[in-house]
Amino acid sequence: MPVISNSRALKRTALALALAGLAAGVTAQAPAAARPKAAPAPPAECSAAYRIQQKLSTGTTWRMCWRYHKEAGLVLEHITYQPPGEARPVKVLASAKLGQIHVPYDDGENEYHDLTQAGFGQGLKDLAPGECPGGTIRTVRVPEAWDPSHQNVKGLCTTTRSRGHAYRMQGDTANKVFQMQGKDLLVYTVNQVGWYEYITEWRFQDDGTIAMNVGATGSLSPMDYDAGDGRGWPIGKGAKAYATSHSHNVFWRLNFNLDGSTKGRVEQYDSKVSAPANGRPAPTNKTTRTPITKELAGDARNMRWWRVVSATGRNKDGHPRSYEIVPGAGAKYPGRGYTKHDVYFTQYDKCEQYASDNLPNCGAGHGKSVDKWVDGQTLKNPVVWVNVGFHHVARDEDQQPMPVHWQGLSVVPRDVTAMNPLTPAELAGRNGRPE
Ligand SMILES: [Cu+2]
Repeated sequence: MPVISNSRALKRTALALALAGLAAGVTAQAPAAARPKAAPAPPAECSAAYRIQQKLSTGTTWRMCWRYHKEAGLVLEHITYQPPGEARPVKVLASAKLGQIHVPYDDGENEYHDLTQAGFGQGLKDLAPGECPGGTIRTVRVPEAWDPSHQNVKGLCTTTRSRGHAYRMQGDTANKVFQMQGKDLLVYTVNQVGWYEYITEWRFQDDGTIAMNVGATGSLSPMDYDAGDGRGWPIGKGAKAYATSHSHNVFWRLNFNLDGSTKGRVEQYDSKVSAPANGRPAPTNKTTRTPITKELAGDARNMRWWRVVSATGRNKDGHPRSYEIVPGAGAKYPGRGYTKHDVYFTQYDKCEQYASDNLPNCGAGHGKSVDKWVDGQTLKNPVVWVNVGFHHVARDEDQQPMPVHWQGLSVVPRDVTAMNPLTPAELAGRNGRPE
């Protein structure tokens, strides 16, 4: 039976609304709770209610503003990093958010754009106190809420978490160990789309790394237990209930403003290993830098990486500050132009907001997806799009509930500080060749 993709999307929408309505009946709160309390003078970028500031116990402070978009969900802006020893916050990102969650099913019957067509932003869920351990749950006003009685959602968790070793080093004497347990600021929401619940997690580490991941949990869609053509996996008893395999292709949209300038330069690095030559005992490895001056659709490759280099700022060693893009493991889905590549660098255009199914009207002839925007423009103000896919072949363990499966990337400081930002005082002189 032919299935019109839109009808399925509408069912999902109706379900989300019904669930939202149920939740509203239980948890409706006085909207006054959402209003900001009197607070110290807010920074210029946002009022106190929309400000996240956390000094981690290891001495690093992260600051940012948050807002909530009716489709894209959580948007983080004006993100700065201030490790111990830095007199001022270092500007890192002007804006960071999801760029799309594209979900094509293996049987070709359905393809969803969860942010723009399936109600991701509207599906913001109230968080129970226990799912933000040690942290604060803020009330989020969902713009243009489909369910006006449930437009204020206790949906944004900010908390801290231990990460394990930030470093360990044996000292000069046998009983001296330099070690630090790393601490992270976590910022997350849960957004329901149909039967799925997506955790959008941002992890700000005390060493300057930002890890962004989406975790899919909730339930497999009960309407998808129909794979009859070898494109599913049986999760009922015996050869029954074949859950249709599908992909979750998650895009992030990052606009860096290192040291306050959005005019950072993009560089690609590749290393080539050659067999031993010229009497050397071992293979050699040559790393080359390629400046990316024009828009690029890039593919991850062994020993390839990219970084965004500050247009203006240098660390105390005189090296240009930069952030490296480190995509996590994934399964690239080659079915659509926009999912064919791992990273896209596009010249900033405020109309270009979603990696696929771009909603704003950018005028006739302007493409609707990120692959179309790579058209040879000079990169003066690069926007970074990262695509991390997951091919979800269901397993018995997926019910019930479905365990969270994570996908994402990190952006890692490279020469933002002249040394390890968490260097203990005793080792502060150990910069450069040891004496
Ligand atoms: Cu899935």
